[in-house]
Amino acid sequence: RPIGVFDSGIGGLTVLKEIMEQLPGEDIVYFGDTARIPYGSRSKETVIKYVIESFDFLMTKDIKAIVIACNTASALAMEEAQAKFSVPIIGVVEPGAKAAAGCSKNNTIGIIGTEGTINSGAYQKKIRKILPTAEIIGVSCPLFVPIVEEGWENSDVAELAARKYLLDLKEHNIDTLVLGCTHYPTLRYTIGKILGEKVTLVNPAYETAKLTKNILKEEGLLNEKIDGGTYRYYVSDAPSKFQRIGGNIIRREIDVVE
Ligand code: DGN
Repeated sequence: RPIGVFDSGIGGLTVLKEIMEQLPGEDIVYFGDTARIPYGSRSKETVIKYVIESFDFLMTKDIKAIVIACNTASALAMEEAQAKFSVPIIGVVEPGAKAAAGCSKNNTIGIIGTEGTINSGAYQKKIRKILPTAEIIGVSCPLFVPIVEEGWENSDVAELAARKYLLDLKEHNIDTLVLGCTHYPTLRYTIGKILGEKVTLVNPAYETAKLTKNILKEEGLLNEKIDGGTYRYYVSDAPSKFQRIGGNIIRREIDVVE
């Protein structure tokens, strides 16, 4: 049976890419809710409703587990989703927060994400559970999403936006930064250039794929094949845009099931 990977749109493909690399034998059904993106500026109630409707769809594909690739959805709807569905549900916030807490030496951690993710305090709460005295600085960076979707992640536009958004984090002397939005791992070179190599960038997409593997193993659901996984993509709107931009993110061809 396949794993379901859910995102508000195309950004979750950064998580899918990590799953492809770390779990190459798994079949995947990806659903991107492109009709209702962005989730980042919506209320908790609305995000919960969208997540549950999206999972109802994924459940019709006989999936064995769901990965919530979207940081906003993981931050706002994780508990409700886990209470309603019986398959294992893995979000990006917990593994990202754990990795950040394990990384920081000076107890000063930055988080960047959508407004919804930052204002929910989900990352902050999970990090504080492990490091109760940590200084945590959250900054929402809404312009990063359209910059990545234009394919401008390594441009002067990206650099200028990053300089402005990251200024506060630089002044706080963070030593660890969580890339708390699906699109941001694509910007890591630009972000790294501005923050310098002393700041460790935590990629929740990578950590989530690792956790997914562990959970599937524990549950006896892991497909141990070393390759041959198949990928099916569904979206709620604009499949050709998903194919074009998504293909850039994942660096392989995408065929949306209509
Ligand atoms: N996938 C969203 C996230 O990781 O928070 C970003 C896109 C959005 O819905 N704004």
